[in-house]
Order: sequence, then structure tokens, then C-alpha cells
Amino acid sequence: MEDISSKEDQRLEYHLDPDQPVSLDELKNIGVKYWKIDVDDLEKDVTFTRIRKERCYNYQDMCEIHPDTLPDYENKLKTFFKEHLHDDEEIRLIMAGSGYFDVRDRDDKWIRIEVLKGDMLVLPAGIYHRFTLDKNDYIKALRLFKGVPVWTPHMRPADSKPARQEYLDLLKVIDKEKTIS
Ligand code: KMT
Ligand code: NI
Repeated sequence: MEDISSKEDQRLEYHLDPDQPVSLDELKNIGVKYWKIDVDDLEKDVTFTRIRKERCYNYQDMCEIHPDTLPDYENKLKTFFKEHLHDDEEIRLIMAGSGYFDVRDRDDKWIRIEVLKGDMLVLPAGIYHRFTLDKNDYIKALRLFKGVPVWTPHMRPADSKPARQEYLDLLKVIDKEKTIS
């Protein structure tokens, strides 16, 4: 997708012209992980149970974004949509509603990832990204974390953060794995 100027509506789909769908392999290539989960029967979902255990996600809480339920809604949305990174993974399981996670690809171009009910997404530490609701103005997501949660965003530029270097190293590891397999 192209960069969105401040005058345009961040809640739109945004496609390149011509349209350029992004495959899960392309997401893997930038360290983004994705699974489909049965959120109607979460505790019985073997994928969810396995991921949580393997990746040591021992913290979780629910995050609901809607104009009527989230205090300081407009400002929070603005902050979510400012390009940033975190020291840790951003792990979200969409329980209801929808939205977009935008992540930067290797050429620093935006990829818009639509998330819907049942989508579980892990953004690696140090990846530049942002989040917006879509036209439906509603999402409910489970936030997971390993250890005591820290949600602090570091706004771009944050290239001197250790997590950024960690991420660039991860990209190199992904490249190496590609040459082996
Ligand atoms: C974030 O960090 O951008 C959020 O928590 C957004 C809501 S979760 C879909
Ligand atoms: Ni974030």
C-alpha cells in the first residue's frame, strides 16, 4: 500500500494499483507469524494451547476498541496509528470485529494486514508497524505476553533501540534459513 497522507481516511482498505496481494510466505519473510484459531472454543483449540505453551505466553488480557467503551478513544486510535516498534513481540488474537495492522516490508513499504475474528498475529520485536480500525469501528482482541506486560511504543525513528537491531538480525536469520531449505 502507499503511504497515507493525514488528509486521507486511515480506515480504508488501501490497495496498490494494480492490486498486490501479500501471501503468508511474504509475512513469514519479515518475521510475522499467523495462525487461525477457533475463538468460540478457545480452551479446546489445540493450536492456541500449543502456541501459548511453546512461546511461554503466560499473560493475557482483553482489549476492546469502540467509541463507546474505550476511554479517550480518539487519542488512543491516533497513537496506535503512529508508526512505532516495541521491545517485545506484539501478540494479538482477534475475538470479534476487525481492523488493520500495517507492517513495513524489507523495502520499507507498507503491507496492510486485515485481521478478522479467529486471526492470531505475532509481530516480532523491533518491526515498525501501526494499527487502525476499519470502517466498522470495532475490534476485540486478546493481548498476550511473555512475562510482565510492557506495551510502550517507541515512535519511529527508533533505530537505536536494541529491539531494532534484534529485528534486523532476525531478518538475517530468516535469509540464512531460506538458503539452507
Ligand atoms: C496495538 O497495540 O496497536 C493494539 O493493541 C491495538 C488493538 S489490538 C487489535
Ligand atoms: Ni504496536
